[in-house]
Amino acid sequence: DFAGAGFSPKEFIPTKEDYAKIYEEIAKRLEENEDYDDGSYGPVLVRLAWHASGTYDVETKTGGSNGATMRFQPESDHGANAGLKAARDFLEPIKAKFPWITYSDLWTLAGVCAFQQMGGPVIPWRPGRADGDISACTPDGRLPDASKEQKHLRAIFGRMGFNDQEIVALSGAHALGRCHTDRSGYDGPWTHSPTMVTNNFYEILLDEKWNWKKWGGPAQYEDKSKSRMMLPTDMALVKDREFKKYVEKYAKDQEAWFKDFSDVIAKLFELGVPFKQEEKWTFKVVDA
Ligand code: HIF
Repeated sequence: DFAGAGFSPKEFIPTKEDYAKIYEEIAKRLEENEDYDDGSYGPVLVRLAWHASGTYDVETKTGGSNGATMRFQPESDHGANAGLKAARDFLEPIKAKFPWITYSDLWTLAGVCAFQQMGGPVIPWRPGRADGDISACTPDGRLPDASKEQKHLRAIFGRMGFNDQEIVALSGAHALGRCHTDRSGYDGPWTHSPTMVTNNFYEILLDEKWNWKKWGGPAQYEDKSKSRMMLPTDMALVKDREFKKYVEKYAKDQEAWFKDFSDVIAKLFELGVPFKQEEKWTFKVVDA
């Protein structure tokens, strides 16, 4: 059953319109499932796409979104990936309805869709990822450790091929979602609007007073109202002078951040993918 395409799997060459149908289906499923977490699967879908991509190693050219190896143990059990089963399971009915899309294309397309549907900038995307087997699983430890600071951020994101400006531009995605004690051990959302894409992460990082949270859990920061949090890696962005320049820029100028974020997340989702197609596509936001 090839999604009403009317072709056998071998002859079926999907077009932009076929992928647009999947985008629309993900958007619809997002709207139908507003009882999850803070009201949206959007943030956890963004996290899935990023964790699938962020294993890339520029030197050995291993890891990255090509392969979707997080389907397999041990990668699915890596500490950094705790809780992402919710996102993978959310996408299973879409994969069943459109079996011709690879998991690796689906996960990144879902990240793009979630981000755009939550009010973010348009993110160019193209297909071409193939699903790998278990032998392509990456070793544990390639994703960032939230308890660390700037040296670690530069090492981890440098390994993927990102510079200081790109690290800071990516970081604004923590305007979305929250930490869960049963996943990472950390607790709480970064912003008061965890299902809306805004540059609020940068604004509050600079404007609020952040103190260590007094609790039995891992070391994290909280604001005065104790309703928002920051990880040690988030605070590193204002402790470090080079990083802070960009935090200030993006706090002042949401448009500038939208543009730079769109560029850098598109780059992240494409790391290590041997594309045949040069053209990048953009998909329209689906109205609620
Ligand atoms: Fe996250 N991130 N991230 N992250 N992240 C968490 C949740 C989300 C880091 C740690 C954590 C990025 C970078 C880093 C999202 C998106 C992005 C959690 C909480 C932790 C601990 C998980 C849980 O308990 O459920 C670290 C150390 C990073 C390096 C700076 C990216 C830039 C900000 C690359 C990025 O896009 C999203 C979205 C979530 C929310 C998930 C949710 O379920 O709500």
